[in-house]
Amino acid sequence: MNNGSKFKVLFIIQPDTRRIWAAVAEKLDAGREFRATLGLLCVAAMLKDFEDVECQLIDCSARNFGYPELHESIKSCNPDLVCMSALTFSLLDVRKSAHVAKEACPNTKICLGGVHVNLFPAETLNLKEVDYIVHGEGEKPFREMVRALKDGNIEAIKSVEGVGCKVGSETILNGPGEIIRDMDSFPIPAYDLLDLTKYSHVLSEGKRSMSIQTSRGCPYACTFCDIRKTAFRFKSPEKVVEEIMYLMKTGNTDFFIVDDTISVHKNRLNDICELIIKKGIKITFKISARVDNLDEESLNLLKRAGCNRINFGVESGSQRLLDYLEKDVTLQQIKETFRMTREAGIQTFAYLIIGIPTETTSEMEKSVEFVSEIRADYFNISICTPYPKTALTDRMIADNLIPSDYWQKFAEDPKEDFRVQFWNNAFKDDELRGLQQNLMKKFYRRPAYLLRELSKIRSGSEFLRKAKVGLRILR
Ligand code: B12
Ligand code: SF4
Repeated sequence: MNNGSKFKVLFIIQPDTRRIWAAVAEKLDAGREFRATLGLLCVAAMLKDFEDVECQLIDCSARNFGYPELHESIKSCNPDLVCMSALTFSLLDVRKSAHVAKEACPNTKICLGGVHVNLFPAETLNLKEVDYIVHGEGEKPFREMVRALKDGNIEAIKSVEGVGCKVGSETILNGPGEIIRDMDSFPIPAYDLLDLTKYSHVLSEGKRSMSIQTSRGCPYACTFCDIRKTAFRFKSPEKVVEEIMYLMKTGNTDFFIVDDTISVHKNRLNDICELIIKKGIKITFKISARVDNLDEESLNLLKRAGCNRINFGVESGSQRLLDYLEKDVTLQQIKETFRMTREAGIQTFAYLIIGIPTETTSEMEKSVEFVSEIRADYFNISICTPYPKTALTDRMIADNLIPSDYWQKFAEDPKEDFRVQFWNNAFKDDELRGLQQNLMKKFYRRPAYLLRELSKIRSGSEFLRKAKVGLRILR
C-alpha cells in the first residue's frame, strides 16, 4: 500500500494498436464504436464498499491515448494494482500495457481477467508481466483477492478459488471462480468510473450509448463460438430496469445489450419489455438474438419497449453450411423472423460468415442474395476464423485443415507478429478479404437498398451519419 494511504486499484482499457485480426472488413470496423469493457466494470463494482480502496479507470480508446500517454497517467496514479480484461484478440495490447505499467511504476502488480484468461489461465499467469489472474466468473474471486492484497495477507490469496498468483518463487493456480446463478446479487457495474459522454456507436442515432448485460451464457451449440453450451443465468426484470434507470439519470438513453442470447427465455424477455413499458421509460436499445426464439408477441413488446435494432447471426444462406456450423436453424426460420421483425418496425442487422470450410464462391454469393431477399437493413461479413478453444477449431484440426493448435502456441508465447489466419484450403487469405469487400459493396450499392435507406432519412444530421457509414463501406 502507498504509505498507509488507500490501496489504489487502476483499471485500464488498453490502447488498440496491435490487432491480430481482420475478420470483419477493416474499413467498417475502424472507429466504429467505443464500448466500455463491461467485465472490468463488473469486477470494479465489487470493491465499492471497501473504504480503504481507491479505484480509477483509464479508457485509452475513449481518451485517444497511445502508450506514452498511458505511461504518464499510470505514473501519476501510482497504483498498487493494475487490472485489465484480455480477449485473445487484444492480448498483445494488454501485455504491452502491463509492460508499460511496470516501467512506470515498478512496484505495481498486474492482474488480468476476461475471456482469454478463462480459456488459457495457466498460460496467462506464466507471462512475465502478470502477477495475478482471475478466471471463471470474476466478481467473487476478485473481491477476495483485493481484500487479501489490501490487508497485506498474501497467504490468503493462495486459497481463493478463481485466482492464480505468483508469490515469491511459487506459482499457484486454483480452479475457476464458481458460476453465480443469482445475477441479482451483483452490484450495478461501476459505470461511475467512466466519462459517460464518450461512448456512442455509428448506428446510435448520434446518442450516447452504453453496454448493459441482462443474462450470461447460452445453451446453443454453434461450433464457432466459445460460449456454446454454457449455463444460462440472468437478472430479474426489476434489476435490469434498475440498471437502465441508473444510467438514464446520467443522461444515457440508448443501450447495447451485450447478452450472448437474450432471447433464450422468451417469457423473461417479454417481462423485461413489459416492465419498461409499464414504467413509461423512454429509451432505445439493441439486442442480439437467435431467429428461432422470437415470435410476433415478443417482437411487438420489444418494439414498444424501445428496441430499434436486432442483430441476428444469419451466418449463411446455405442450409448445408448452417448445418456444418451446428447453428440449428433453418433458412425458412430466418426468412420468417426477418419478416416479423420488419413488420414489428424494428431494424435488422444480419451477420454473415464467408470462407466456411468447403464453401464455394457461388455459395458466398448466394448468402448475400439471401440477405437481400430477407431485406436486412444492415449486414456485415466476417471471414470464418477458427477461434481459440472452439469446436470448429477442434474439427478443423481433426480434418487436417489446421496443422496444429496455433492458438495454444500464441497463448504460451504471444509474439508481436502473430496474425490470425483463416485456414481455408480453397482460397488464400487475400482472396477471402477481396471477396468480403466486393460482396459488401454489392449489397450496399444495390439501387433498391439505397432508395430504401434514403426514404428513411428524417434529418440532415441523420443523412451525414449514414453517409459516413456508407462511404466507409463503399470506398
Ligand atoms: C459485447 C461484445 C463486443 C463489443 C464490446 C467489446 C468490449 N470492448 O467490451 C464489440 C462489438 C465492440 C466487440 C468487438 C469484438 N469482439 Co466481442 N464480444 C462481445 C460479447 C458478446 C460480450 C462481452 C461482454 O461485455 N461480456 C460481459 C462481461 C461481464 O463478461 P466478461 O467480459 O467475460 O467478464 C467476466 C469475466 O470474464 C471476468 N473478467 C473480465 N474482465 C476482467 C478483468 C479483471 C481484472 C478481472 C479480475 C476479471 C475479469 O469477470 C467478469 C464478470 O464475471 C462477447 C461474448 C462473451 N460472452 O464474452 C464477445 C467476444 C468477447 N468478442 C469476441 C471477438 C472475437 C471480438 C472482435 C475481435 C470481433 C471482430 N471485430 O472481429 C472484436 C474485438 C474488440 C476488442 N478489441 O475489444 C470474442 C472473443 C474471443 C476471444 N477468445 O478473444 C467473444 C468471446 C465472442 C465469441 N464467442 O467468440 N465485442
Ligand atoms: S453463436 Fe450465439 S447462439 Fe450460437 S452458441 Fe454462441 S452465443 Fe449461443
